[in-house]
Amino acid sequence: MGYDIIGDIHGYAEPLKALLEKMGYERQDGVYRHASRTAVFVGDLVDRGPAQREVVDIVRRMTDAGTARIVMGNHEFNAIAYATPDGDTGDYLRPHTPKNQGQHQAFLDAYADDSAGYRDVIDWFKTMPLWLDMDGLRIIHACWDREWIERVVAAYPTAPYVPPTMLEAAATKGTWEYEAVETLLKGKEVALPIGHVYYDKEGNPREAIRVRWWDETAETFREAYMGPESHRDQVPHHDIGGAHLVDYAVSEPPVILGHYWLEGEVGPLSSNIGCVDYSVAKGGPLVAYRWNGETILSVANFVWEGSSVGGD
Ligand SMILES: [Mn+2]
Repeated sequence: MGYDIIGDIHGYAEPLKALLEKMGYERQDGVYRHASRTAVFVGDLVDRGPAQREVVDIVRRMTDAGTARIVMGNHEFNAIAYATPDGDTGDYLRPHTPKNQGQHQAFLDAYADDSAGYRDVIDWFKTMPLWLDMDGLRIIHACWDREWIERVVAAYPTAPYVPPTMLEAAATKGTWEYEAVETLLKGKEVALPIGHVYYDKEGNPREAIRVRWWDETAETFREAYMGPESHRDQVPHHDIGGAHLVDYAVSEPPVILGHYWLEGEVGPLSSNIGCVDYSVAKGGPLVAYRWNGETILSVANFVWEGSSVGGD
C-alpha cells in the first residue's frame, strides 16, 4: 500500500484534479480513486482560492469512500473556531474581526447562501485528526512535536481527534492547549533575544519568530527564521543555540508536513522530514510525495502540478 501525500490546496481545484490524474487516480461515480494507493491530505483545503466548495467536495468524497485520509490544517481549525460560539462570552471562539473575516472570506462567500451546507462542512472539519501516525509514516500539518503530542494524548482520550472541550481551550490564549495547537498546526516559535522585535505582515510587533524546526544547519535566529523572505533582515544574527530544533531523530518514521509556503526547488527537508506545501495560492505548484514504504525520503518521489524551479 502506497500513500500519496498532497499539499495545502487552499481552494484551487484545477491543480488538484490535474495532480490526482497525473498520479493515476481516476474519477469513478464521482470519487477519485487509485487501484493500489491512498491519498493523504495535509490540511488547509480552504481559504484564498476560487473553488472552495469544489475542493471540499472532491476531498470529502475521497475520505468518505476510503480512497483518501486527511489531517486538520490551521485553516480548518480556524474555520471551526470561527463558526463556534463561545459559551462564556457570547462571542465566537475565533472572533469575527475584520482581519479574521478577511482571511476567511472566500470560504464564507462559498457557503453564504447555504447555511445547512456551511454547518455540514464545519462538522466535517471537526472529524479531522490533528495528526496521523501510520505504519512507518507520520502526517501532521506543521510540526511533529512529541512533547505536545504526548500531552494532548494524556489529557484527551479522543486524541488525535479534538473534542469540544479541547477546541474551546485551544481557542483561548494562555492555555497549554492553545500553545499545543499553535505548534502542531502552525509551527514552532522561538522568542527573540530580549529587546528585539519583529513586525509581521500586518505590521504588528512580535517578540517571537516561527522557525525551521528541522534545520540543524541553522546557527542564528536569522538562519532559523521561517516566514516571508522580505522580513528576514529584521531578524537578528544572534546565535540561536539550537533553541529552534524539535527533537526528531533520524531513526524515526518519515513525517510529511504542509503549511510552510515553501518556494524554489522541491525536495525533502531532511532524510525523514518532508514538506509538500509549495505555495499553490501564490502561483506555486501543488506538490505530492509518493511514499512507498521507504525510511529515507527521496527527491525522486515528489511530483507536482504547475510551475516549479527545476522544471516539470
Ligand atoms: Mn497552514
